[in-house]
Amino acid sequence: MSIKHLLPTTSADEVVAALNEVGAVVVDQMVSAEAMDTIADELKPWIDATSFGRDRFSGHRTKRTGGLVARSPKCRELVMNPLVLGATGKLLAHASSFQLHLTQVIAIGPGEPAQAIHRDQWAYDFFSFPRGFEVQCNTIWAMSDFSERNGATRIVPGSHRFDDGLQFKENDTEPAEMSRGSVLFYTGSLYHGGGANHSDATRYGVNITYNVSWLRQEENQYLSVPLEIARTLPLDLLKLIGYRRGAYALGYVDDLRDPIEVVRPDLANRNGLGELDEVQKKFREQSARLRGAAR
Ligand SMILES: O=C(O)CCC(=O)C(=O)O
Ligand SMILES: [Fe+2]
Repeated sequence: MSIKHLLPTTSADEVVAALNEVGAVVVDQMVSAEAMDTIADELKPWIDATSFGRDRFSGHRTKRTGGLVARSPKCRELVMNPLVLGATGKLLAHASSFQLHLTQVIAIGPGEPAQAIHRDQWAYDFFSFPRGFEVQCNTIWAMSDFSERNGATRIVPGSHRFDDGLQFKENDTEPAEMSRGSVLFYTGSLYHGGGANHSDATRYGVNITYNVSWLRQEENQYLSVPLEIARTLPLDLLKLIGYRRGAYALGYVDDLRDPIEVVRPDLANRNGLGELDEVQKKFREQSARLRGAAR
């Protein structure tokens, strides 16, 4: 088993089928090199100002620059990419909704050794989710070409079905090589890690991850996206970054108000906002199913 490559005309179903089989998949050339140029330009001052990691896992020669929704308008298009949202919605369809978990440029500098192989879902305090129960969907967009030599992400194909807490050697892994503008998808349960950078140039990836809305977000979007910027964002993106109740009541404000009413008071009295949105509807369906089963 090894990493599959799909065309940018692929469907969310094909992406999810590959994720179910291998745990990871690359969609080649999803966005143009120019789109990546724009993102690189918008983020350069922020990346320049970012310090290297302070431990081995984050990488002493690696920079991690976040807050991408606030800092890069072009990155918002990656966050909202229809194929990514479609595939994530299908992968996490058991939850009433999903949300943006984190946004981060990962810039692996020359001489950085390989990162320890891990599951991203260990971020949830190492809770051992049941096999096959996915709680997050990850993407890494290639902002530079990803090669084995410059630190392409290394994955263990099929390991999303393995036991928890395993350790791997480099031999067990395969590099997710891809060209600039391509995107690697992988599940929260897939064993993987950043590769060693043996080249003399930095490898840039844009890591954008989504998780089920009943888990905490890794990057605090409410503080990473200042309110004055949040107020300028489209409603769909605002909901995705977390200004929406997860399931029935998670994240409500004071008198059971929907958080969107606080960010956009102009919408508060608009007809329809108080009605059930699709998350609330899905939650109620699940609740009815559960009660039906208990009868
Ligand atoms: O940068 C990469 O290729 C992967 C990094 C990674 O897996 C992580 O930091 O969790
Ligand atoms: Fe990771």
